[in-house]
Amino acid sequence: MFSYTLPKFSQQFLIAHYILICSRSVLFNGLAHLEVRCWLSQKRVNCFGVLGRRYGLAYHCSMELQNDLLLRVLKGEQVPRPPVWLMRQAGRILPEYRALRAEAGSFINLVRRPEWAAEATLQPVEALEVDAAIIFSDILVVPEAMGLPYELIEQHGPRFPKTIRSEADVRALIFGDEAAQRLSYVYEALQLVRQRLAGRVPLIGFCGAPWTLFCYMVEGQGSKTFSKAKAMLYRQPELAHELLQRITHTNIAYLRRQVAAGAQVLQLFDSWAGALAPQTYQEFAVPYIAQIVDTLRGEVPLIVFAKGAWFALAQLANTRPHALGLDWTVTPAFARTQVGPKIALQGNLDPCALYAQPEQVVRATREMLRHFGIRHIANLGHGVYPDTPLEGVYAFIETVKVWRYSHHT
Ligand code: 1CP
Repeated sequence: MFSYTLPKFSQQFLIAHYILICSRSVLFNGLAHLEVRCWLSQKRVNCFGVLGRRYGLAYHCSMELQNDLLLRVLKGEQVPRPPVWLMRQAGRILPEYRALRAEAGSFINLVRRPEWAAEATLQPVEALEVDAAIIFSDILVVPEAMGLPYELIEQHGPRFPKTIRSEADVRALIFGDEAAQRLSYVYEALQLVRQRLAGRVPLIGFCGAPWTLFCYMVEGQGSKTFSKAKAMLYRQPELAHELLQRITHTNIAYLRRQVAAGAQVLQLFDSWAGALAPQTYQEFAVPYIAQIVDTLRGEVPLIVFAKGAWFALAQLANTRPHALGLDWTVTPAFARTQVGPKIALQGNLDPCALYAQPEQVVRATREMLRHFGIRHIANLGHGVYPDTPLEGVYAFIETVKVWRYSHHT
């Protein structure tokens, strides 16, 4: 497999072919159009070296998605059952992930090498047979690309040796497309995964929402109170807005490049949304999420998951994402009253429910499915915990996969 910049003749050939595929796709399949457009905008195609580099150019044609449940729910279409995937599905719950991580030597090595990141992404698709893949990476690669490298300390979590304290620190950050360009390993991993998925399931790209990335950049690590990050909001609101805006510009450039590399859905993780009061969230988080959703919603469907932000569901719905993720503290009925009938809801079984016996997991999952009804993407209320028994994970996924709306109306 190799990447090759096209000679002029082949570019013309491709453009002619593009027009052909486009006209077909207008009629039959919007996805083909999107894919070919992405190739052309990159001025590169991924070629299979079947006929030799010089003479043969068999290009990777747009693959029909075999399982498009997730995309259909995000478009508001009716489906026979909800799609299911798990936040943090790639990771320590899988023995094959633990083996790959040992081979890589560290989590950061694993993330930075596209070959390994692609393998970690595909592992849960193969082992758990979920309805979507999510690119194996981390939200912390964005602060790193902006100039704040992170490390991952065993049993402790991420840590940033350098943090943001002053106006000079904010001004020294790299941002926008210049920062996004530094994440080429993520884009290469996305391209590899799309080739290897060969249309089996859609591929989700992601980033941390601006407020959550701001927390790590100011605190330097996770926190119970986020008091340093919140102190900046109250003491230096203008500086806080400047930093949030720089993160937002970077996120937009980063997500655009993820889409060009093959991401078919995007999710924003606002993991520390619940640390803010409603009016503070409205001022410092929602406008930046709105900018991201506004800029990208015409390209691919977006899911916004703001953990702990039950109080902001209506505000988040106004940013017009295709779906909102819910944690386990919210009832589906409450969420529906806040967001209206059109936006899909994703979630929200308590990840700890998977520690129970499989029969109990089946019961809890069915109850969740009943309460959500249609326009639902089955998931947990947060990432799956690393010590979750695999029987619980299988019971959850299997229960969703055999569920049929037609049997439960
Ligand atoms: O092997 C290991 O021990 C590393 C554990 C690990 C993994 C598997 C980390 C460190 N990150 C990841 C991958 C990851 N992170 C994915 C992969 C794709 C998938 O879902 O399968 C995703 C989407 C993330 C996103 C992420 N990273 C979030 C948002 C989601 C959430 O959990 O709220 C956050 C907050 C992070 C930061 C982070 N990275 C790693 C850890 C342990 C954490 C959380 C630390 C903290 O609580 O502050």
